[in-house]
Amino acid sequence: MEIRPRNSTGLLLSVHGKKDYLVLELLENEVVATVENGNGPFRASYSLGNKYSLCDGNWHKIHVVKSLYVVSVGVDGHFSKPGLGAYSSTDTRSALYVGGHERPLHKLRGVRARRGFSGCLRNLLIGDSPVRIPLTAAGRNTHVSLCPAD
Ligand SMILES: [Ca+2]
Repeated sequence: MEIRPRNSTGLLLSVHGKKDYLVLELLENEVVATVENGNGPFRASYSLGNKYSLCDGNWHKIHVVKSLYVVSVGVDGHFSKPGLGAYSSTDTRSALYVGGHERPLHKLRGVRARRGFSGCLRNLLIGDSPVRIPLTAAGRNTHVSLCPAD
């Protein structure tokens, strides 16, 4: 996905199952993916440190690669060290949430951000398939196909 954040912390994406989950979030200028395959969470993170901020008004490309028991995140083509876990599959049946969640974030397993994503998000792909954000996502401070000052 591509993001243009207005806050350096926020939940980008999450999907949960009965026990398993995958969470992608911004935490103080760090991009973190946390995965639970059923035998304890593991994570990968890419820290921007003081080098530059994701909130610089530019679009940034965020990648998450989750394959079996390995997860890695990328920011503008630079990838984190892989996070290694056990078990192979992340079994989730609930909806994929983008930019926030209908439940309070502190009740969501694996989520450390205490706020949803602020800013603009485009070109969300899963595998090679574009994910169309439905018009019903509008509301709750979400504007579909509209990014102010774009
Ligand atoms: Ca599992």
